Amino acid sequence: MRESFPAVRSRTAPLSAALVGALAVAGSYAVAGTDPAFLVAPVHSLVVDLTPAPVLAFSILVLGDVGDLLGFLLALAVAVAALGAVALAGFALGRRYGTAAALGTVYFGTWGLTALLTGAPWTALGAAVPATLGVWLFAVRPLDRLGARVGPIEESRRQVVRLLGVAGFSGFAFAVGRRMPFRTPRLSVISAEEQATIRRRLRSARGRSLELSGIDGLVTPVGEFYEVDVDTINPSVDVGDWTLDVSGAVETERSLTYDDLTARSPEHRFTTLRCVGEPLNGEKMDTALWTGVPVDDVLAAAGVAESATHVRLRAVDGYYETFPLAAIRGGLLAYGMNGYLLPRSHGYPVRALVPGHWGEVNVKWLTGIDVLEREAESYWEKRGWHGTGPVKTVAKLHAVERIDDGRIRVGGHAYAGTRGIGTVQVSTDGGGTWNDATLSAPLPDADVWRQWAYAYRPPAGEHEVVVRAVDGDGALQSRYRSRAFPAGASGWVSKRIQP
Ligand SMILES: Nc1nc2c(c(=O)[nH]1)N[C@H]1C(S)=C(S)[C@@H](COP(=O)(O)O)O[C@H]1N2
Ligand SMILES: [Mo]
Repeated sequence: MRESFPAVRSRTAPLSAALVGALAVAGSYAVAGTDPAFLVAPVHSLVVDLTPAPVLAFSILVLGDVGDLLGFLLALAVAVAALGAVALAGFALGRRYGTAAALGTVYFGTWGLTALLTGAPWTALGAAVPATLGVWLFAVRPLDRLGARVGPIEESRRQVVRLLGVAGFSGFAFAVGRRMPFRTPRLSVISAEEQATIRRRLRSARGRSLELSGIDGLVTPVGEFYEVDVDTINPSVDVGDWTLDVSGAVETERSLTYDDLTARSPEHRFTTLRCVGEPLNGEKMDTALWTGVPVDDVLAAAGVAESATHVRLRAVDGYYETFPLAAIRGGLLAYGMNGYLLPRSHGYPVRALVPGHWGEVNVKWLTGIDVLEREAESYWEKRGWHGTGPVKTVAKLHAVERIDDGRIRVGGHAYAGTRGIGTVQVSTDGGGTWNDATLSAPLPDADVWRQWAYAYRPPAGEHEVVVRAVDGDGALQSRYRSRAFPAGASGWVSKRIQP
């Protein structure tokens, strides 16, 4: 046994430690994929919790996907640094007490920290084993055994080899981790007849969809449905432990199990969701056929007090939203989506659907309905948003296609919550004159979008197409331009088009 741990000079120790941290994080991903047992998941939650509210709101809803990515990269860096610190401690002990001390420190330190943060001791081995192997390789210096001479230059060359090794392992880990299959199970908790009803309704929706190139029909496939979460990695809930608690201003507090809910006769509803944070012509608006139990039944069973005015929905991820009790009437506690079990990304096992309201109150991973006698805070409202109310009317313009006869056809989706869409009007001269667009046949439910399309012979030069919707009550979509923060984007979508 050598008197000192020779592998790492103090000058290069931080870089070596970061490499070991990277090995551990990559290993964690290889065994966990995007599961919450992936070390970066809890680290990301911590980062989100420690981020000042305005920065968080800006990041999630203004930077959108870019902000999401930045937050994730930050969490990744923090995780690498944390496990790198464990490796540094290992190197220091190694220099004093030898290689075994370095290996032991890195193995138990990495395993312990990862298990502590993820609560998943077995998958934490996925981080500990590669980190320990990495340190062992540092210690035995296979390059030296191949005959390379030790010297200051050699050390830097060795670092390059280590860097390549870590990059290679990370690539391998990424390939393995991402293979965690997206296999959303069919909604087999309901009867075969109910499943047939779903198929029939989806088929009829397909029949009513307008064929517009590059955009969804009337129903968004599960894997393409937009997603907005306050955490990057979704909670994974064990239905055996899950309950939905109805409490507060009720006659009898109730606690429903998953079986209680799914044993009731289900309802299937087409419902559109739209995020208050999306840009005017953004793509965070989608529709699914949801299966679930009416909220009213569950509330009636608990007996809502006369004095009740508001309701607060609570979730596994610490998310919560409060809004008037009247708004949730007619809502659905959904556990199915397009004939599949509600996917984890959309709130498995149960989410709320609140008719005609902005996406944010449609709480996923729902665990509690608190009936309140006064208004209370909401997650996003605490951060400056005003998104607990009904959606604004919007007509989007996402499809522009040239048809054979030289005409141009434009189209998209229009949505006005429970008011419904009356007409969609299109101007091809920047708002001077207006014509009615063709609308898709309406879907049977109240809170759902429609598609519109309009074909025209283009003028000679560049021209501006503008689109606006009139809701089912006859109200014209607001022309006043506002950005998404704080109460949802408004204005009319327009696009410059070259013939
Ligand atoms: N528990 C929980 N519920 C949530 C959120 C969340 O982050 N956590 N995001 C909300 C927001 S802002 C929107 S727009 C919708 C999006 O639902 P989706 O991800 O299924 O499209 O869920 C809402 N429900
Ligand atoms: Mo949202």
